[in-house]
Amino acid sequence: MEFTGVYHRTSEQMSYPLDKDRLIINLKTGYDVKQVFIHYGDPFEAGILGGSEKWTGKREEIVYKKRLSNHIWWTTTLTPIYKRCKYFFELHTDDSVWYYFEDGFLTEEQFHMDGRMLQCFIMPWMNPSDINITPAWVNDTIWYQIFPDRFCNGTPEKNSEDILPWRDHGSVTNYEKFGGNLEGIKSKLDYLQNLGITGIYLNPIMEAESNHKYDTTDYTKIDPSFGDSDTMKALCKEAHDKGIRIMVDAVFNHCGRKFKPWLDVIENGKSSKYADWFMVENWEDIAKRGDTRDKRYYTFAFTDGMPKLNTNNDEVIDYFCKICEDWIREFDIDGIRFDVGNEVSHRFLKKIREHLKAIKPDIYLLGEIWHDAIQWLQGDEYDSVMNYPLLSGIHDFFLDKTMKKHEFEYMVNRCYTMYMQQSNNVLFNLLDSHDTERLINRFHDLDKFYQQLAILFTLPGSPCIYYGTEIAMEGAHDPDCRRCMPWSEIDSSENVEKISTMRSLIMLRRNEKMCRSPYFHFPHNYENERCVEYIKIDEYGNRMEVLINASDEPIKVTSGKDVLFSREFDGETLGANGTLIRRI
Ligand code: ARE
Repeated sequence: MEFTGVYHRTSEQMSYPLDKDRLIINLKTGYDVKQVFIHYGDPFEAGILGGSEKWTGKREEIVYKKRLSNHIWWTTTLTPIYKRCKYFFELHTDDSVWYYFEDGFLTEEQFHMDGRMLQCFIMPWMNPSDINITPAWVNDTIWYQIFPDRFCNGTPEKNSEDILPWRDHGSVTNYEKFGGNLEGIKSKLDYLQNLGITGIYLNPIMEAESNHKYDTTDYTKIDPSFGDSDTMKALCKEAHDKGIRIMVDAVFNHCGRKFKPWLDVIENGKSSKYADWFMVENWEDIAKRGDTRDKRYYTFAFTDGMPKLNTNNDEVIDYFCKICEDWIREFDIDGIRFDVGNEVSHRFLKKIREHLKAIKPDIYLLGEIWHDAIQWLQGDEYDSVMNYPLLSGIHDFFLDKTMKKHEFEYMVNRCYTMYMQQSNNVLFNLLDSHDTERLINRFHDLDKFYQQLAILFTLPGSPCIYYGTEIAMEGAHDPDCRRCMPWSEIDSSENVEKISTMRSLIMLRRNEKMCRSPYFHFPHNYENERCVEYIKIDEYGNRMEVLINASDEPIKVTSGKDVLFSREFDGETLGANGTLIRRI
């Protein structure tokens, strides 16, 4: 056996309570391990190490496994009778059996003949307050991301002079303002409801200088070009009445250069009472403008207009706890997305979570993290993160035709073995955003566009579409991905058809529990190396097959009904770039 491939620790996402009764245990092995059993029992019953009692625990095969590029991830769910569990593993390769304990391995002979045991792995007690609980509603939610300046202008009669005429076509820059606002979003709630949307993620709306508003001037005030607190209250209220939740963007890693405490620091230097609210290295040059590579103070990237806040300082922590509390109390928001979510301190996040969950227990706390985020997903900071690894994995597979379906499988499995199931259930899945090029821009091919969306809508987590994706809106990288929504053309026959397809996808997700379920596997029934196939299973055992033909060849499929487009497949072929989703 390849010993270095075998890994288990009673930490992180390898051994944790799913809820007050169930314990999830994961084990990593190399591909030479063909079969795994877990032996488990109560620590005070199944045989106490060093004592004279015999091991009386149960032995169960672990059948659920996920293949990754260099290892297999075995998963089982146990229900320990007394909330405690002691366990070890039995590993079978083609020609050997090994027993795997916390402090080493035993051969079959040592284990059976000598009756030897080593130290077992242990879950001492499943304390309820340590269980990672994420908001259940998120898994049922279909998000729609809105970049406020570009979605809809609800009050064109009030346009100030700096507002440009709405641009239905063509590129935009970061220096243009088009007058999109909260009133405009409110006026489109019926449209969103008809589309099937149940959650809106709003890019920043608090007062800021830029059009993207990531350089906050005042965290207590809605940006006047978007509306005021009454408009925001009305938007949240009406959205809630239509079954739509609201998540706002929280920019707490840095502020804008007109944020009052920063202005005070510029004016009073070291003696400002806010001196420790920021991360200043050189007080002499603090007022100097331009790139911050000289380290006079730290910022977001090297953007001088975005001074980094010191989220290690308790005053700063308390200040932002209060800001979020007010947003909840005043607007009744349902979620908060933390911008640059991996640069703020863990201490800050732990405190803010405790503070906010006490006020609104099912508030969704989402971190903007593009990499492995396990550090932040232990249950005491974020509920989940933006699933950029899935976005880039899907993108790479479609882009690189030499990639085979098993590589797609490894990628998806990696995304869903990084965190606890509770976080996976509420992963924020997306194919594009205000920070990436738009989905249609990657391939300029509608079939591939829908294939990727079909994947997004059938994987665990919570899917989000970026405004305009329902009409395959174009846009290159930031800032071009933030174009104006062309409302004057929304009823064109082309758009009506696209919106109807998006609606079918959304309704499929909403109506079929299998789409939302965390359980799936890759069966490998089809020979074609670029035909992605996976089976989704709900908790009652209902099964749904997802077939994505990413090859240039048609594939013969057995008869059945495609539930997405309601087509009959009667021993037909699934064409190149075709999608087929059906109950089996
Ligand atoms: C502006 C221009 C850009 C230009 C940039 C250069 O628009 O074209 O490249 O300036 O300085 C906001 C605005 C942006 C603006 C930026 C700076 O929306 O338009 O850019 O402010 O003024 C990393 C971070 C991640 C961050 C991305 C952008 O980890 O947190 O970079 N995303 C958030 C928001 C942004 C926002 C900010 C942060 C700042 O979502 O919209 O920008 O508040 C890899 C890395 C990631 C990296 C990612 C993207 O995967 O691993 O860490 O994310 O690439 O670059």
